[in-house]
Amino acid sequence: MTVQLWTHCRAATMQAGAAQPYGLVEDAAIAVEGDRLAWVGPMSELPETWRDRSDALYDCAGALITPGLIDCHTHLLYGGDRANEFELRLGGASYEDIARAGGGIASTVRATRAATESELLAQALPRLLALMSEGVTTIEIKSGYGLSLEHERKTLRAARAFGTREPVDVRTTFLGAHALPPEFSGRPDDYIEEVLRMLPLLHEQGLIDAVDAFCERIAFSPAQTERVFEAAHRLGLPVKLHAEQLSDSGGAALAARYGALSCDHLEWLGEEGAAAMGRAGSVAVLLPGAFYFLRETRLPPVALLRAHGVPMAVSTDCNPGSSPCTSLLLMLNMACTLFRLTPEEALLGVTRHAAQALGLRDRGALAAGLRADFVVWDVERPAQLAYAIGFNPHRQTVFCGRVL
Ligand code: DI6
Ligand code: FE
Repeated sequence: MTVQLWTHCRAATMQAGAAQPYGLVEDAAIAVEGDRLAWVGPMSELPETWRDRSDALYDCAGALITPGLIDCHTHLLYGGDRANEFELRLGGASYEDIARAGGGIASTVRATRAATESELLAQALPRLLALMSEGVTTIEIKSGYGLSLEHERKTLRAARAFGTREPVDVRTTFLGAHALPPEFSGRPDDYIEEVLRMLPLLHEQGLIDAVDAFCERIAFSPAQTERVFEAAHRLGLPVKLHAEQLSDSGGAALAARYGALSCDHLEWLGEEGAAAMGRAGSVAVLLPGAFYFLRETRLPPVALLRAHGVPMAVSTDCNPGSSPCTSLLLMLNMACTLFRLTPEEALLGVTRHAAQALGLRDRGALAAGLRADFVVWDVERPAQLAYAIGFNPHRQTVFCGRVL
């Protein structure tokens, strides 16, 4: 197997229990063997064997290395855009007004259904490349704009296709319970039946890594959400939830009862929900792009999450309606400026905790044995990644041991 060596870097290892903030190792070396990290530590302790065996050597001259970034909550694949609704909202309409009037998610469903799989891929590719240009090496992509077997399958297949065509690992989430499709208007329970019919069929085809739902007064009730969770459980699929984004409906506590990998949004989360998440080990995925774009004023209860030991992740929520965002670095900044996370919490949120939100144990930190997914940045200090607004100091991405 090939051995590659990165020397004289500052390694933000993000390891749990590290003595230094960010698990930072000054003047570090990283050895990669094949697609795995083989050794990470101070230059002074680098074993001779790695130096002798290395086929390629990259002297980083003090540059920072972090784990590959993980965007753990996106709706990347959709047809069209909603710039018109942006204008309507600037004219005074609210996100919920637009949704109730048949716009919002429903308009993206129309455009997504009208697109072929290759058209969907062509429309989403620039968004994916934008995320990857900032060092994203793992991305979660949800369905949820198809809302029928045919179109949910098309979306999930397209997501999987990205994972084989581009140097990025794609995790797919089935979000059939995202909105009510027009043909089920007024019959949400019947549509949930339809979701329960789609789920095992899509799972059989290997298209689903996790199951999500939108539990909200403009979407599905806790009882309807629970039916989807029960079905996921029967299939052995992990669940996650869009919870407490616009109101407190108790979704987080419900998700925690099903051992959810994550509960996402959470602006309206209360103490009970936070405590339940802490006990269940569910990650809180914070989405500052949606908070910003919808001009929300209610902040997610970060102090409560800290108090209950809930790990926090940060993600773009890339979607056409509430967060048309393709910059995870910008989300680092917004998580700090808007939600008051520390830069270390924000960076954990796009590395180790984002991996946890996807149930992945083989990435999210720099340590021997993990996947060799990492990024070399033209900065010296990790906080610089969260500090800059709209600036990309990316130098090099290594994906599965491959220099891109
Ligand atoms: N919450 C969100 O923020 C996105 N979906 C969801 O359940 C928004 C989706 C959209 O407006 O298109
Ligand atoms: Fe979302």
